[in-house]
Formats: sequence, structure tokens, C-alpha cells
Amino acid sequence: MPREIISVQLGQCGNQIGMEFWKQLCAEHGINPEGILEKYATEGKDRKDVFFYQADDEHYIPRAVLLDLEPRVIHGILSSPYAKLYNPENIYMSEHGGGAGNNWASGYAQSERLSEEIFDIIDREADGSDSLEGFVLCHSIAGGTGSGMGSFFLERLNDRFPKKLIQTYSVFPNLDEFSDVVVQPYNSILTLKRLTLHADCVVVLDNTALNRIAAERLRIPNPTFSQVNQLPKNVMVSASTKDKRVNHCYISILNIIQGEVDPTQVHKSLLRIRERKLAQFIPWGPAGIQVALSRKSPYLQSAHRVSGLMMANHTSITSLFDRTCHQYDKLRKREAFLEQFKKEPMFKDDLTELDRSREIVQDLIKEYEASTRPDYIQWGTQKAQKFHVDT
Ligand SMILES: Nc1nc2c(ncn2[C@@H]2O[C@H](COP(=O)(O)OP(=O)(O)OP(=O)(O)O)[C@@H](O)[C@H]2O)c(=O)[nH]1
Ligand SMILES: [Mg+2]
Repeated sequence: MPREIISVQLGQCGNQIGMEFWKQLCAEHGINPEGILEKYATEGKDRKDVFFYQADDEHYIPRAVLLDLEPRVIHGILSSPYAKLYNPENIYMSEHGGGAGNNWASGYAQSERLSEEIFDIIDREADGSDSLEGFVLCHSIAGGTGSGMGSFFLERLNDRFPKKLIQTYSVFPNLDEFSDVVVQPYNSILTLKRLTLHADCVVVLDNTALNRIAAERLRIPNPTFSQVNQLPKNVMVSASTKDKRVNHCYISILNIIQGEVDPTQVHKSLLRIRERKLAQFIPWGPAGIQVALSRKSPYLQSAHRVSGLMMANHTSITSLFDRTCHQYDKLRKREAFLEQFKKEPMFKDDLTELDRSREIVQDLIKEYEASTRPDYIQWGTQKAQKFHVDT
């Protein structure tokens, strides 16, 4: 039985991508932009209560919390046709705030101060569900609010709701283009630490890959955010950059197929992939391929009878973390652009938090690399023994 999921969207990117998600979900369930069920959808037997609840007046309201330290993006949502969709009490925006100025430390420190106010919203929303499955966070790791506030809430949500799943949709910056956000690598490393330690599942949305898909496959030169944001709701990509040092492989694959397919055909294809080793999997366990078959929304026209989405945990994701570490090291070596960080309590006396975060990301890379080898099963115990000897 599907259980309720609360989504928390933070900062410009989180709220813009979140908006696309709700547009799509409303369309799939026959809910209009004001939250009212369309006449043609009243007989529907679809499960709306995972993502929506029903107010007394027949409005469907997203289980969504919208947060930003500046008002511009949320104002935009509130002046769109979807203005009445959200519960206004679930919106926190700093009316006169200037955001976190692309600074993780500022986003984190401001969130500490606002923690009580924002947890009132989250707790109320959690109390309103019968059997909460968990949370979905949507944010970018490179700015100030999505990264800093996102990090803060990842830590606290984990403390406060230890048994609930936390999944994130985390947007990584486009490294192909010049960025005027010079501290992007600091923000990214600090956020990656929290994603590694406190999230159960991180879906990486890589702006570099999304922009390349838009430019090369969809032939949109210089795609805008609004064009790029059309992609995540349909395509989830893992970075495909080749790294020659290790033999990359899949750890697990989830395929979601929507539309009319014959389950026996799907089963046969899976067997073929396994038997002929068409995809390279980890050497220490069975090929983990899951397939979920789902119905298509009856309310949406589409040119395709069947559509599919593949999400995979693939070890080549380390190339993205490597790139981030590399950029971080270049800045850190020069001690560049740290003044704004040193203004905040966490970095006032020393910068160990930055270096500690870098270490955690390096450990993550090492673990992914170890997972490509047959003796990975012993990896955790070897690490524990080493730790025992060291201490
Ligand atoms: N795909 C995508 N990326 C975005 C979008 N908006 C911003 N980004 C990316 O997000 C990063 C900047 O973070 P923002 O979300 O704008 O920053 P913020 O969280 O609002 O933080 P501050 O404004 O610094 O307080 C950059 O890497 C942008 O390329 C969006 O709508 N779609
Ligand atoms: Mg912003």
C-alpha cells in the first residue's frame, strides 16, 4: 500500500523543479491548477493520497513545503495559474531576504535561526498523514539556500524522523559553462557530506548532462532552465563520463515501464540481459534489476504507447564526485574566497568542517571503487579493523 510522501523544495532550483513536478502530477491525476478535480476525472480510482490530501472543500492540496530565503521565485509561483494549489501555511519565504548569496554557510546559519518556524510546518504536515513513508527534498547543491538550508534539514530530519526515508533530487552544477558563483565547489562539497551521511537515496540531476541532452538530443541550443526542467520529470540520468581507471559497473537498476506491456516479454528480456551479461554488474552479488510496471494516466495524450524510465546506481558516478573534489582542491589550496564563510559561526575559528566534508566525499569515492571488486563484501570489515588499529 503506498504511503504518504512529503516533498520539501528549497531555493530557486528546488522550487522551480518542484513546480514542474507538481504540474505533471496534477495533469496525470486530472487535477486542475487550482487543485480541483476535473469533471472527466471524478470516477478515477488512482491513488492521489500519496502526494496530495483532500481539504474539506474538495480541493486537492500537495503535501509540499516551499522554502526560500528570498521571495522572487515563490512570488513567481504565487502569481502563476498554480497560485491556489499550495497550502499557503506551508510556504516559508524570507519576504525581505536576499537569499543566502550563493553561500552555503549563510544558508545553513539562517536555517538554524529559522529552524523552529520551519519545523512547525514540517511537523504539522507529518501529523496530517496516516502513515508517513518519508520525505523528498528537491534542491541544488551549488547555490546558498538549496545547499545550506538543504544540508541543515537533512541533518535535522534524520534526527527527528529516524525511521522515515529521505530521498533527494539534487541538482549538480553545469561544469561546461562559466559560473560566476566562485564558491560553488565549497558549497557542493559541504552538501555532498550531508547527502552521503543523511539521505537514504540521492537522485543526481546533473546540469552538465541535462544541458547536453537538451542541446545534442533535443537540438535546443543554449537551453533555458525552463526547458531543462522539463527533463528531470521524464528522464533521470546518471553521469556518463568515462573514467578509465576502474571497471565501472551497475550496482542496481530500477526500470519503470508505463503503458501496455506484456509482463512475460519483460521477464524474458530481463533473463536475456542476465544470461548474456548485456549490462556489467558488480562481481559480488546478483544482477539487481527491478522492473515496476505501471499504468499510464488516462488523462494525458502521448505519442507513445509505452514509455520507460531507468534509474541506476552506477559506479561511474564517482567521476562527478572526482570533478567536484578537484575543483574544491584548486580553491582550497589557494584559500580563495573564504571571507564570507569565516563570517559564520561554523567557520569562524577554523575550516576543519570543509576538510572533513572533503574526506567524507573521498571515502564515498573509495567505497564506490571498492564495490567494483569481488572482495567488496569484506571492505566494510577491513575498514572497521583498520579503524580499530588506528584508535
Ligand atoms: N536544472 C536547473 N538548475 C537550476 C535552476 N535554477 C538554478 N539552478 C542551478 O542551481 C545552482 C544555483 O542554485 P540556486 O538554486 O539558484 O540557489 P539558491 O538555492 O536559491 O541559493 P541562493 O540564491 O544563493 O540563496 C546553479 O548551479 C544553477 O545552474 C533550475 O530551475 N533548473
Ligand atoms: Mg536563490
